[in-house]
Amino acid sequence: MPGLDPRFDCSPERMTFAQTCFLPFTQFLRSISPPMKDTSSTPPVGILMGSDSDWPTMKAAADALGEFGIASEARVISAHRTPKDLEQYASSAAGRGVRVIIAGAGGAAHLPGVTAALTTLPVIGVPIESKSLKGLDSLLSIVQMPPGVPVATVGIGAARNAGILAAQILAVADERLQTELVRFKEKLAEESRAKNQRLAP
Ligand code: RP5
Repeated sequence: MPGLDPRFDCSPERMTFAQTCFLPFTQFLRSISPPMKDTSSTPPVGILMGSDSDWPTMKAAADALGEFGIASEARVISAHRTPKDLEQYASSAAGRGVRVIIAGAGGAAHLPGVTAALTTLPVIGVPIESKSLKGLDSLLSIVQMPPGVPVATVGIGAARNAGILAAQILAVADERLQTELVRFKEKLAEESRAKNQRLAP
């Protein structure tokens, strides 16, 4: 074909030289494509909290994930004190390879909801037990989201459940995790049955 770069000439006469035809073509495609971002090193779960005072509660989420061999990254980011940092984190999380976000906050707890507004990733909210209202304020702030912007809310202080729920979300596309979760539930059942033995006659 006249005028065609001979490196990309896939005409029938040249098809017997498929390797010499396609290899330069794929190299050419690679040279014009933007470099693929390596997301393999990004932990699949982001754990956000409004303050470092939330960490003693939120650590249970990281610990639960660790039990299933799931890495996480923890950040103090506040919807009220550092809203721009929250926008940056939430809007870039999916692109970096984060798959689930757990967000814990106390009082007027807007962190999980605003995070959910800024990403299509599933967001799990953890109401932190507050001093004045024992976490009821946190729970209602997190759970009463408007239609279209859900936050999967766990119980007050129930960060361990948030970690387990994140593992279950990731397990949908991960057979190893599914097997681990089945074992986990069997162990829970065994522990529950064993409680019968400890009852007073
Ligand atoms: C919230 O205010 C935080 O999530 C935390 O639970 C609460 C108190 O924050 P600190 O005064 O301890 O920083 O935003």
